[in-house]
Amino acid sequence: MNISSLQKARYEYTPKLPQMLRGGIAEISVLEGAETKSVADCEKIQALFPNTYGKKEIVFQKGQNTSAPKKQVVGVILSGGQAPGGHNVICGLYDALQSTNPENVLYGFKNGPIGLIEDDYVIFDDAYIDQYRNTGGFDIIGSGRTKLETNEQFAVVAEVCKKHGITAVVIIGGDDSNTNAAVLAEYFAANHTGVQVIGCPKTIDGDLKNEDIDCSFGFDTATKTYSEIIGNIQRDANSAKKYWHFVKVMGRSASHVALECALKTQPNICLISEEVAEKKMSLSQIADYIADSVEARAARGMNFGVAVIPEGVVEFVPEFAVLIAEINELLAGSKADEFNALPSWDEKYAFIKNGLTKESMEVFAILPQGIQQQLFLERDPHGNVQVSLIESEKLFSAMVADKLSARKKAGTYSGKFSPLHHFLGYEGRCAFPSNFDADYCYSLGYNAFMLIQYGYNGYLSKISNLSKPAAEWVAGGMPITKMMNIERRHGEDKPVIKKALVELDGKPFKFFEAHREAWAVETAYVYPGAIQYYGPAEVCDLTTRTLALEKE
Ligand code: FBP
Repeated sequence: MNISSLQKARYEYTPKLPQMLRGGIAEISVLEGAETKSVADCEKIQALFPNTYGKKEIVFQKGQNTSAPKKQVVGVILSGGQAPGGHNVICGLYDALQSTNPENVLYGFKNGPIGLIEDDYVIFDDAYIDQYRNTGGFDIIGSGRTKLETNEQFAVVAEVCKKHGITAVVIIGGDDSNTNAAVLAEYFAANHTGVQVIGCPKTIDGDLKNEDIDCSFGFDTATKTYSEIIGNIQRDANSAKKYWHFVKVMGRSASHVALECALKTQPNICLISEEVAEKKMSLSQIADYIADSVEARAARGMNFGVAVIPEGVVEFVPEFAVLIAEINELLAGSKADEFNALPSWDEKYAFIKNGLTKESMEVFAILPQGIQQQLFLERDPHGNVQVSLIESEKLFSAMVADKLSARKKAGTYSGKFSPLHHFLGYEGRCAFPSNFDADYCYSLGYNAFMLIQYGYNGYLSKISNLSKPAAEWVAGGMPITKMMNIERRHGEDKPVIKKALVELDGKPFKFFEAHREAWAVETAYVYPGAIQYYGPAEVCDLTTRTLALEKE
């Protein structure tokens, strides 16, 4: 294999464990805390998880290991979108297994949950694992988005586990995958399989967090990567002084990624979807808000700027959400074929005009034609518009251009507006993990093994106190059912882990809110530069501004 010099150097990096996990497995004992209850809907969750509900929170500490000696055969899967550090979760798990008993075995099931169903796996050994230490990506075994959620699937997984003598399954995934981990754990317990399930919190989106999860892994590296690029774009903008850059960043519905990038780089504009929803902002109001910054900067001779747009923002604009719902309805069933058979855009436009309410047609009419057509092109398997594929960075720049030409006519604006567009997402999901993510992920994997060894089932591998240096991190476990509530999904009540959106009364948003007016007009850019892997801890080991502000 051809490898870069950084990759070679990263193979040698020793991830930092929390103090309580250092010194070998023989010295790790467990301290059980209070019994837990779910964050909401306790009775319903308890009824759905009679075997795994209410278990105790646990913390590891230095002391005599009292777990029963037992050969462990563990299966691991990576689930969902890539996030930097996933390889290290597996490396930490592998090292803990091997250092406890060289007879222990780690199976890696391929391409996500489907690997467990299709019994498609690799068995890890030192040579295999060593190629992936401290590297980005999920290519060690691949990932996938198949969901493990039905009893039929669970029965197949139980068979696969039985066939290989698997004692525990580790699921590395986001909120849905960890919810499903809890359901699988309950199934295993109810059916007396003896197989344990442990979850690990993954996603670059940062929306899997709560009082037990300081942050999901991958968020740190991905936002550092995007912030490096945004910083570079800002420096280019400030050098050339002729472009407005509209940068959309991934993150699904939540704006954690956009907010963290804004805290790091101080762009002129950063939209926060949760605020757009709270203030019930219209597309036109958002465009005016951005145009105000363009105009104010132009008045100071600065016809350039940077606006950060969170991926999910249009879903949060109430009038747009209504428009999408109407379009979904308009094209339901065979009506989609009727629409698609129309030969010209003019005829399609007439069909749309005929089918939408007056209010939604007004919203539709102000969209640039490219976006209008996108709404009718990209459908998901259920026939719904895929909102995340809408090029909102182009939508807003076009709307801002319209606002500015109106202002020009009115004589209030005389600047130049040349927009450029970027979408940052895939660029950051497989970056070499930052030291923080490399350490955090290795600890999550190592800790997952400790939970297995001590016999816990349906627990999330919990590493907390993450705003402090790794030595001060706290390792333990939390029953996943503690993080659950009941939500309506696809017309049914489902037990799920609550998705964390940006809290508008939280410290990260408050800090941003207190500074954004100045950033909108001034050039207050910060250039974070590339992730540093070697050098002083205050440069290399620092995690996110979000976490620092939340925990200050
Ligand atoms: P997860 O929720 O699975 O961690 O995915 C994160 C993410 O990168 C989102 O930010 C983005 O919307 C989505 O995945 C893109 O999905 P895909 O990789 O299927 O294109």
